[in-house]
Amino acid sequence: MKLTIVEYPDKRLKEKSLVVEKFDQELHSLLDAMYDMMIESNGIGLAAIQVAHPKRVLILNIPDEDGEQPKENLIEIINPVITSKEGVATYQEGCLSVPGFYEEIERFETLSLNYQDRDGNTKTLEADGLLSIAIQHEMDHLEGVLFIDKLSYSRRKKFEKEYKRVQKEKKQR
Ligand code: QAP
Ligand code: CO
Repeated sequence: MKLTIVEYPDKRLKEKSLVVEKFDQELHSLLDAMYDMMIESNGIGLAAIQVAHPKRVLILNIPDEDGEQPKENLIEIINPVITSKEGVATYQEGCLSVPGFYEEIERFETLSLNYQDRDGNTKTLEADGLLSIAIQHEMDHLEGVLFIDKLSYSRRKKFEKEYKRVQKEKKQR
């Protein structure tokens, strides 16, 4: 399966992703191709809508102490539902769909999650730290929300100006 990353301001990123009902080979191919794309792009998380598949699918691979992302640390999350959340944490977030930009975003510090794995088995997960933040970032994608949508009016305006300038520079090259 050949995938490409959809980049802001592409309107497809605003779509709401659909619940997965079939846990078949097509889903497995999508998950495998998403992993390759995420690693190739130096990402730690990716939602299916970022590769033009509006399904409630996301993957995460938080680097270990040595900065490595072995495939056994990959978490595949389908149809997630947050069942509890607590505290506040901020992190300088980025996104493969908004390349080159990073902004401080406020999230819940810890959360509990129900989800399904690639075979449709129900799972639960407790997360804190970067994993918790990354889950919330990726789950926002399922609702068509980007981290830049969480910025204050003035920070968003500054972002738009800067992003347009960089896009223009990219075109010239
Ligand atoms: C979401 O983001 C995330 O701009 C995953 O040039 C980020 O993997 C969750 C990336 C931070 C929690 C904290 C971004 C790679 C990767 C870029 C990513 C870039 C190259 C972003
Ligand atoms: Co993102």
